[in-house]
Amino acid sequence: MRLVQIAGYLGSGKTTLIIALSRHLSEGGGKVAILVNDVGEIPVDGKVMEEYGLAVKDMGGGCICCQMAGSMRTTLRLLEKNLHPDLVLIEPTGIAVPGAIRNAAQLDSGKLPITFGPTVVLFDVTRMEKLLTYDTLKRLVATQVRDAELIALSKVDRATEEAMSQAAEAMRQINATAEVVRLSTRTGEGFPRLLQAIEEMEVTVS
Ligand SMILES: Nc1nc2c(ncn2[C@@H]2O[C@H](COP(=O)(O)OP(=O)(O)OP(=O)(O)O)[C@@H](O)[C@H]2O)c(=O)[nH]1
Ligand SMILES: [Mg+2]
Repeated sequence: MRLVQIAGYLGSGKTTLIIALSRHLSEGGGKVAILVNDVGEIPVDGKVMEEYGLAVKDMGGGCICCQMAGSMRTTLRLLEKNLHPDLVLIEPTGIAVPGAIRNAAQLDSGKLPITFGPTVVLFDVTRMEKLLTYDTLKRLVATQVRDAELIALSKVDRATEEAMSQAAEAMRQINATAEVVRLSTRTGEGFPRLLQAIEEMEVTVS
């Protein structure tokens, strides 16, 4: 069971990307499960995904990077037992810390056949100014970006070349080792690379 997080701030395009990824991977014969952590009390994204016929485990009522880390581990155990997925795509809340989620999942790696694919963090280029200006927001974004193996500059169909290179530079300042990919789920730019990394990039977690 390979775990891949698609993380990133609120509204950065996580659900849209997960739907596209899981449809593509399911069509290729892989068994994909999705774990969504909604912030609100009414789970919105999980419902949207189920309408696409995807296997979704929806967790609301708290954040899986902190107070709900235990429930997430239980959910992963149940997924493995009942569904045996090849891949679990995890959508954390927009304010979650990806590293904390990985650490929590890692605790079960002795008991469960868990491997880790890349943590993908989406950065919405169309909102770059806002995301990198306000102090608290900037800190949160930096915390997320630091935990990424793959940073996707999202919604590039609506960004200028200048904004994209500025965003890429800002990302490298925060995380010099992650790969940076330009992504548009609308036009498909960057999608093949993302798919490939999700299937092939091996990440060792210690
Ligand atoms: N132009 C453009 N819009 C996009 C793209 N991907 C997503 N969006 C739009 O961005 C908005 C937010 O997308 P979601 O996929 O819901 O984002 P999210 O990160 O799951 O949002 P939360 O779960 O609320 O944090 C929606 O209106 C999407 O249609 C893209 O590649 N290009
Ligand atoms: Mg979402």
